[in-house]
Amino acid sequence: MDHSLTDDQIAFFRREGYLAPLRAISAEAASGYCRRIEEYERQTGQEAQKRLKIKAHLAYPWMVELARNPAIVDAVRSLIGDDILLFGSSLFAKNGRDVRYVSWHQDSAYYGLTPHEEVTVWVAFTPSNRSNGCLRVIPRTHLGPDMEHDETYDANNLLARGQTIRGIDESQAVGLELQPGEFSMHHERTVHGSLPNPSPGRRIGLAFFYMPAHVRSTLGRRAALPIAGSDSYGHWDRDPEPRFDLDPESLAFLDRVWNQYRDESVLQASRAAS
Ligand SMILES: O=C(O)CCC(=O)C(=O)O
Repeated sequence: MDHSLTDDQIAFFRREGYLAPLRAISAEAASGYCRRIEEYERQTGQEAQKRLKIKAHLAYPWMVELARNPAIVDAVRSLIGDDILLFGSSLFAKNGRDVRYVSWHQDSAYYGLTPHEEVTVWVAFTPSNRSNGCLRVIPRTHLGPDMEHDETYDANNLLARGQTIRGIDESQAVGLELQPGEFSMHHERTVHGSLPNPSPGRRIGLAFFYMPAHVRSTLGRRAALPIAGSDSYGHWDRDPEPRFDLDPESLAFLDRVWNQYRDESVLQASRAAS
């Protein structure tokens, strides 16, 4: 079955900088993924998102399979073309009655990619709505410039540096409400964030960061996961795919990339080059 976006959906994304909701997997499959995340937390005794960041897909073959889910890939292909790489992925989980939030930010300020054609797909493993702190976007901000981010390092901010764009007009915000198994899409420059979760239940989603193969890294040679089509450009090395759950080799790679991502000098290089 072809899951390509319609012309209207493509036009909406190009104009507004986001699109939602679309369905990737059944609600049952999403609950199954949720249980796997909780199983990881039981096994390791720590919140999954503490480690499953920036290249979360290197932890589990099922995450790689989800990144290659045909409904998601067809939608992404409609926006960025046939030759698709996965730059990264991050788990975003808020507990019930969780004060943590994600401040307004643009992914383009930190990813070190050029041109800015990355598209983020956020897949809901639980309901994600206005009452539990769903993803919110500011429409049409992808058409504007890269904005200044203050690094607040607020402990309640789920972003590594608490990176925050000041002065956003919150009245413009649109909440991307999703049922389990649905996904939203937003452009790399679209300003987005999310509020705390005052509800009793958890809100969990996995974000995948897709780019066309012609996109380059402004931070030197890095790796990505081939998703669809071919890569005749050769700008990216290949991520080591996990051979089994929690494969120590691919996890060690994930940890290295995460440490690099947090490195201040790397961040400054990304800014200077973008
Ligand atoms: O899940 C959230 O609350 C924020 C997600 C986010 O910032 C992203 O997917 O880029």
